[in-house]
Amino acid sequence: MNNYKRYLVTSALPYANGPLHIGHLAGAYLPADIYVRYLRLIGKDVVYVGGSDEHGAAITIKAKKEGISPREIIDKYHASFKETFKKAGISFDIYHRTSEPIHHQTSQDFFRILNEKGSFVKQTSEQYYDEEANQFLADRYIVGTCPKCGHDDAYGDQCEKCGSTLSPTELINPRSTLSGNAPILKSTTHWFLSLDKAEDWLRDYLEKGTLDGQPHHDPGEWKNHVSGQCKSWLDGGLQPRAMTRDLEWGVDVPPEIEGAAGKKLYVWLDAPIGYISATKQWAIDQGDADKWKKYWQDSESKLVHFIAKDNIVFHCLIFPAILKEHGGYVLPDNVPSNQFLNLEGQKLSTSRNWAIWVHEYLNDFEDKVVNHVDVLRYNLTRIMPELRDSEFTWKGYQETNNNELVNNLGNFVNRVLVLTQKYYEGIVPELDTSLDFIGSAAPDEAGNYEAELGKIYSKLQAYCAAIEGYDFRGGLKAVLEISSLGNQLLQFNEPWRLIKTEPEKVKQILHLSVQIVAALSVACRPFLPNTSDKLRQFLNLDLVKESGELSEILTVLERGEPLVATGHTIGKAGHLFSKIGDDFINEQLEKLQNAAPAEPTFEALKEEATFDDFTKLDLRTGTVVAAEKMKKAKKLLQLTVDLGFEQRTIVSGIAEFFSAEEVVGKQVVVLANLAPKKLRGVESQGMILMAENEKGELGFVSPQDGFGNGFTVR
Ligand code: B3M
Ligand code: ZN
Repeated sequence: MNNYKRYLVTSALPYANGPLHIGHLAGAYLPADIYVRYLRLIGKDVVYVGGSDEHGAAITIKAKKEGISPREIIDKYHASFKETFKKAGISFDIYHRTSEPIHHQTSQDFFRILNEKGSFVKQTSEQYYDEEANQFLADRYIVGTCPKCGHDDAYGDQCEKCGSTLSPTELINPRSTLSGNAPILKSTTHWFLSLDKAEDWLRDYLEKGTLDGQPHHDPGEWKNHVSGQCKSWLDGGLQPRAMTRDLEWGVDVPPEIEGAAGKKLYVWLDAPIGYISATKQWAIDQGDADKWKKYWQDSESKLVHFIAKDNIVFHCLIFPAILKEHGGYVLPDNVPSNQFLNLEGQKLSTSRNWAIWVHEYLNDFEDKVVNHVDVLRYNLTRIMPELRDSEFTWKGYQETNNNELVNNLGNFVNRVLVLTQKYYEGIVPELDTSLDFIGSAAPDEAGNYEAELGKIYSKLQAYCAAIEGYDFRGGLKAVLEISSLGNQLLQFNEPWRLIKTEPEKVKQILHLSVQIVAALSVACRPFLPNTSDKLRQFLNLDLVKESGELSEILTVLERGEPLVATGHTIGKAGHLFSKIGDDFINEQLEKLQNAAPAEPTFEALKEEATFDDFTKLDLRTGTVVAAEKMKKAKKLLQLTVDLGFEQRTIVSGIAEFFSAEEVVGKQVVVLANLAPKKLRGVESQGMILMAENEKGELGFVSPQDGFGNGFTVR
């Protein structure tokens, strides 16, 4: 690990406008939490900050929709986020919010300094304006067709379908999200950050990992998809970017600056500064108001931002540019962004309610799933979209729980504790290393005490390397491999048999197994904090406080010494995990399907028809005057339809959806010149028009109420 003295780790500040789903957790919070818990375990000085992003159009639009104030929205979601993160074990040192005065001041100070340094150009340009709402339309206030992919509802700043970053003037057929109207153009003045001037040094920083000609970080440690996105931005050429908006909600442009009236800071200017103001508040809470400075302003501090992929440009280009223009701040060493998590084959979607909401999971599953928080953390880490999009399925959740947590980890721990209680009254047995046993690697391996400790040691080293390289799936895998070694040790030696014939050997095997459980109690900590606590209680050891315990056990293991001494009395085993049945999974799947209406699918259009083709059809208005179910035909109703000038008998395949009684009186449209056809012995003289949706359900196509019969539809 490179020689940084301290770490400042951040997770993206979620917009306080809607609940968090598992994709958020797996994207920016769980990976950061694993990383910081690990850093604390190896004794590093780390501060982990987060908070709610309480500005931006997302919030004001939501407030407007619900007819309440932005303040009510942010208070509600901020409180809920804070509680949700706490329950999920996301171990922020501070969870702050951008509506706090200290944040407004910090952001305004940045603006002042950049303004004084000439980092901005003030430009007047024509921007879209909603005349009905009396508001300029930037970012999410405007939607239209994406010029890149044709998606109909792309926002003014971004297309959520293809991920392109956009500006409002690029949208095809723009419309206001406030009124739905087409906007007009109106001129307005804003402060633009001269990103174009930063292009050269940003290229060095991102592609070579150098800053001011000095090595800064190893760009090879950055994920490909992150570097790739940065490169494509740079290759496209950077443009000056507006850092202010005409809005009512947000951080004011410092009022003493000329032209500030009515202007707010762009949310992507103030939000990342939220990491700094959060650290300032943390320092105040620590009783040392200046303490934040060493984390942000000392080159021996490592800054790491955990985000999802739609935030890459802001963290890799724009925020670094702001920090550098200001001067005196460290720049990110890495931005290990994750890709997206899908759910049961579809994109997670808040608007479609296709999601597993974290607060719901945390509240509802406590009684249903043993160790439910860690089970979720385990699952999400195991499928974390570190390098590519990945998918959560309830089936996968069940299998992972049953096969890996119950059968591997839980089973091993339980056997060790139960056998130690049974044979030795819970006292870690003494060790006679002269006795032979079978090693954990293979059934024919000669066992060796030090070699066994060495195996744990090297698995732990692989574990450290994975986590330090932001490969959290790899780190978790190493934990399970340690548990597998333990299971194999028991499987190959069968202490439950051996106890009758060679009881001395069993001491050696269980002594070793206790060491493995102890190693697991530390190693699982970043991923499974509750499990770590339980294991420590089972072992009757102090809880892991995340202050260098991993480094300590590595030193002990490297010396070939035990982690738990002979003679130590362990506690009783409890429930660590338990099997999840099919019923539970089916219930969840059903709940998901019911909560989210299926996305309608549309038939492809048929080949073009001419007007002449159309006029061949004689469509007439009519009314059903009598109906009866046809014998031995489940789907058919025999209808009598009044066409004004005559009555027709029509056999119609609608009986699965409508009863004879309910169709009498319905107004319909009839294809009146369709060639007659005999169906079940009855001649059908035409056809009534019905619409059919993607589920095959039928609906009547009717003229307006009271419209007469026999008239032509064209
Ligand atoms: N609130 C966007 C988001 O939630 C934004 C992140 C800010 S991080 C400084 O995707
Ligand atoms: Zn698009």
